[in-house]
Parts: sequence; C-alpha cells; structure tokens
Amino acid sequence: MSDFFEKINFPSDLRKMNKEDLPVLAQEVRDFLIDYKSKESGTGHFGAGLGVVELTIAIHYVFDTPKDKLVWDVGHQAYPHKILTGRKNIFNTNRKYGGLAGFPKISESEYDTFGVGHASTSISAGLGFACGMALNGVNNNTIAVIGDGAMTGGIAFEGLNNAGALNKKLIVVLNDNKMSISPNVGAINNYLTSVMATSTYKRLKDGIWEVAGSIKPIGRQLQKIAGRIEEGLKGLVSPGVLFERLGFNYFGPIDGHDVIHLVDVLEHLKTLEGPILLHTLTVKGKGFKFAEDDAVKWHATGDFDKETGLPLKKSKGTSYPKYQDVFGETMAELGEKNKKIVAVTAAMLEGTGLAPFADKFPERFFDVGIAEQHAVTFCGSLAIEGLVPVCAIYSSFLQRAFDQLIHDIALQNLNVVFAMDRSGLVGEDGPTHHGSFDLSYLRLIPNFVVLAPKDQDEMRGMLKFATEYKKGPVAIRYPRGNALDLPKAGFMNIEFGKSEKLREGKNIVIIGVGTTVNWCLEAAAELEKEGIFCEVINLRFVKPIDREMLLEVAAKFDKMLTVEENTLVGGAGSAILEFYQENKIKHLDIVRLGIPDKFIEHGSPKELYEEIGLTPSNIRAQVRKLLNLPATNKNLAESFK
Ligand SMILES: Cc1ncc(C[n+]2csc(CCOP(=O)(O)OP(=O)(O)O)c2C)c(N)n1
Repeated sequence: MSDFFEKINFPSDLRKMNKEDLPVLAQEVRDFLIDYKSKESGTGHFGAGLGVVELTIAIHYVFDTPKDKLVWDVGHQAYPHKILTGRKNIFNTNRKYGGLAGFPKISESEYDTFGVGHASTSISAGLGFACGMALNGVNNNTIAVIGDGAMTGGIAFEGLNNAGALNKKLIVVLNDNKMSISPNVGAINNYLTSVMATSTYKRLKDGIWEVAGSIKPIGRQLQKIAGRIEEGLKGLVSPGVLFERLGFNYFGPIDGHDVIHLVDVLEHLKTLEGPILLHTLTVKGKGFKFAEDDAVKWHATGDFDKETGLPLKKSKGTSYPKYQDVFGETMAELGEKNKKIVAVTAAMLEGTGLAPFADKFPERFFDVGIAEQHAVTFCGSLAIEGLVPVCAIYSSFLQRAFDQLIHDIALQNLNVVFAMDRSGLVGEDGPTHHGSFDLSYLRLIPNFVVLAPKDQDEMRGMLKFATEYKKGPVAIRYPRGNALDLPKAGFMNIEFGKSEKLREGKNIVIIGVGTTVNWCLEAAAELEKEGIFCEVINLRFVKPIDREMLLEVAAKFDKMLTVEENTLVGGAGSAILEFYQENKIKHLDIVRLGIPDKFIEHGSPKELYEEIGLTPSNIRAQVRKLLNLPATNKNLAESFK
C-alpha cells in the first residue's frame, strides 16, 4: 500500500494530490475493497463499488463536497465513497449491527447527502438540492450518479423531465455498465447501447476530448470549441438525443475508468450551466477478474479467496433451499400445468428465484426493469386478458407501487398474484430493505387476500391456491433465507379464509403469522414443560381473517398473544383487535408482538430479532407475563392446579 491511501481520510486530502497520481490511488482503493470484502466482512455488495472507484475519486477531487452535493442512486456502489469520506478506519463495521450502513445515510455522514437503498431516486433528490440551494442563494453544484439499471425506473424519468424544464445546474452522471443485477433490459438499455455503437461519433468525440484534456492551460478553450463541434456532430448522429430533447446537455460516452480524463471532463462540466448528462462507460466488478467475468454472481458476495474467487468457508446456513428457490421451482411446476400463468419481475430474476420458470417458459416471463409500478399495472391488464400473472416483487420494493395496487388492481378486483419475498426483517441491508409494512399496507386495501405461510410447504400450497383463486388479488408474503425443510411433493390444501390449529391448549392462545408460527410452537413446547399449555394457531389468512376461529378462541380463553413479523401498526394483531372491538368482545387480554413503530437498523437477523423481542424466549416471557406468572419460574405446574 503506498502512502496515498494511508494519508487520505477526507476529500480535502484527496484534493491536495497531483492529478497524475490519482490512478495509483484508484488501484489502492480497489485493493482495499477487494481485500476487505474477501475477509471477515460477511455478505455485502461488491461489483458495483469496484465499478465506480475512478468516478468517486474524480467527483470528490473536482467538486467541493460536501458543499457540492453528491447523490448516489441505490447506494450499493457507495463503498469507495464511504472510504474516502472519513470512514476508512471503521469500514470493518460495514453492515454490522451498530456499525456503518451498507448504503448512504444522512445520519452517518455529511457526505451522504440523501439516504437511499431503493433505485432511481438520485435525479429527483439531486434536483431538489439544486433548486433548494438556488432558493437559498447558495451557488454549489449537484452531481447525481445513476446506473443504467436505475435509469429504467420511472421516477428517474420524472426527475429528468422536471430537471430539463427547470433548467437548474444539475450534473447527472450515467454510470453505464450494461448491468442491472442481471444484464440490463429494455428499450432504454438498447438505446444506450446504440449510443455507444455510434462509432463515427465516438471516434470523433474521443479525439476531441483527448486533445482538449491533454493541452493545458488552453484545454478549457479547446473544450469550448469541442463543445461547439459537438453541437454540429449532434445534428449529424444525435447520440444523446433522448437526453438532449429532455433539455439536458449530453456529453459522452467516455471511459469511466480513466480517472485523469474524468477529472478533466468534470472540470469542464463544472463551468457550464443548466442540466448536464455525462454518459460514462464502466465495467461492473472492475479490477477483480472473477467479478468482471460474472457480474451477476459478484453483485453481492460473502467472504472469498482472492486468488481463486471461491467462498472462504462453507455457508453456515442449512442445506435446505431458500424460500425464493422453493417459490421459483413451484412456479415452474405450476406453469407446466397451467399455461395461463405468467411471471413478472422488476429486475430481480435471481433474487426472486424465477430463473427455472424463465428458462422453461421464456415467452411467459417478463423482466420489466426496475419498474415496480409498471410491473403491477402491466399485470392488471394481463389478468383482464385471462392470464394469471404472478408478480414477484420484494416486500419493500412493492411499497413503490402502493397506488397501483389500489387503483389498478384491487379497485378492478383483478386476479393478480403477488409473491412478496423478503418480508419481515432482512438483516444487514437494513431499514431500506426490511419488509416491515406489507401486512399493513395490503390489509387496508379492499378485495385483497393476504396470506403468510409458516413454511415452504404452506407457501407451495398458497401459491397453488392463489393461481387458482380467480376472484381477485392475492398476496403471499414470505421471508428471506432458508426454508425449514425440503419441500414435499404435492400441494397442501389451503381452504379460503381458514386458519390452522397446530396445538391444543388450555391456559392461553397464541396466534402466529407466517414463519413466526414456528417460534410460537417452539415457545409452547418449552412452556408445556413448565406446565403452561398454549393453544397455537397459524393465522394463514391475514385477510380475510378467520372470524369463526376468533370467536371460538374468544369463547375458550381470556388471554391471547399475537405474533407477527410486521409493524404493529395496522398488522395482523391490529386486525384481531379490530375484530373483537367490532364484535364487542371485551374480556380478552391481548398482547401483540411484532415490529415496533420505528425503523429497525441493520445487523444480523438474530441481533435484530433480539432487539425487538421477536424470539421464542420473549414469546415465553410474554406468555408468563400475561398469565401473571414470574418471569423465569421453571416449575409453574403448581400455579395452574
Ligand atoms: C426499487 C428497487 N428495486 C429493486 C432494487 C434491487 N436492486 C439493487 S441494485 C439493482 C441493480 C442496479 O443496477 P444499476 O443502477 O445499473 O447499478 P449497478 O449495480 O449496475 O452498478 C437492483 C435491481 C432496488 N434497490 N430498488
């Protein structure tokens, strides 16, 4: 490691460097990242950060951050930014409980101008800064860095549309690596590819920038001339015409790994007014062979051997498949029997597990880009056409499409199936990615059927139920991580609106939702050893709720615990409270366990569950409390005689 990396803690240190030394620093940042990620770092994003090392250095070198506002899109590429903005020495806490977040976060650093985790927000956020600073009489720059994947999201275009008209000074850097998590898709991607392929333009333009960049101090003068020549060229071949017509001044495409050239170009762009789009070409995973060769696999990674690229240690998890894979295999199985089933993903082919379906039925598979709102509405009319769309979107990303769920799907009572992976707490990705709200935001929508399976077999059964339901929208929410067992062949029967009694009891009833049911069972088994007999119900249908069961348990018990991995605000426990209130049933003493009304930070799932008390041991403690028993009495049988 040379002195550069050691000496640089903040962009102010970076700006003291000679421009010619920046490539060395870039290599060192890259080495640090590869080294760090290969060791005891846990899982985390990898390829995207390596792809923007030079861009990050050049932006902080040229602009006066944090006064000039740098806004990242998605934020999964911000590791080099964190390293160069005062967090190098604590980077080993990245994504760990109580440590640095895996995404930019305004409470973490003044250099993190806008919190992010979901895609396509940077242009809108950047424009807000540009307008806000102008109104405040502050003349600083705003730079938004957005990937070609994030550029497929509708809000990015809403931002471009508004920015082009407002004509404020905003530099949008398009980080074009041709990849989303999977290879990028769609017409915008095709368009960007065609820009690159405009070889006459590229050759001429590269020549211009080379000349302009290499001759100083008249370089700037030359660049102005270059700008004018460019205007002429634009008329000829129109490479950035899309952005130009939206009111942006388009520059590029340029090599996003040539840090010196990047600095020259950015220096020039800094002098211009109005909205600017700089198109940079980068390689995801740049500098680490394995990641360059397989960008999909190395989008995120656990620890690995730097020499071989192989995982350092075998996964600590079980050998059982992930829920996403059970979902994907089940989709392929159901798709075989029912040719009307179509699958839709918003740029999450791998994450949703839909690859087996996509391989088998490519004509019935749609990757719509990072476009959750579009995905939902698109499914609506597919359903009207008599197809059975299964829209697979993570719980937190579906938040994006709340109005579409109401206006386009539920209001017209369309039979669309929503497969919502990553419900509940996802762990290290933190609050932007936790699926904490879905039961609440779905339960309030008329016509929706809302399901939560306790395990992989129930998930399979629910998927079959949902694809055969035909009467309206059905959402199935299931967690990140491994299933509890190998899924069984065949499908369990799911009866509409019916819960499942799993354990008879006499002292208290516990109603669990989704995978928390297993913790309820575990707690009940322990409590039985102490002489406490819990009835355990698997709610299955959060909507419509099983009224018959609720009346039955109300007749039998006066104590109830509800357990769900969802916010306590408006979730399944709330639905139960509402039901009893509406039916004037007042004798029940009900305690609800779930996610409290605050944002839960990042950390391992275990740490987060401990923090909020969503554990079998807290279920036991709450049961004891409800029964007015001492917290840890191991010999309670006497109390119930
Ligand atoms: C709204 C939303 N949907 C999906 C995702 C999941 N996601 C994270 S990164 C990513 C790909 C982003 O591609 P791009 O912007 O080109 O950045 P790159 O990883 O190629 O650097 C996706 C789909 C997300 N973060 N937000």
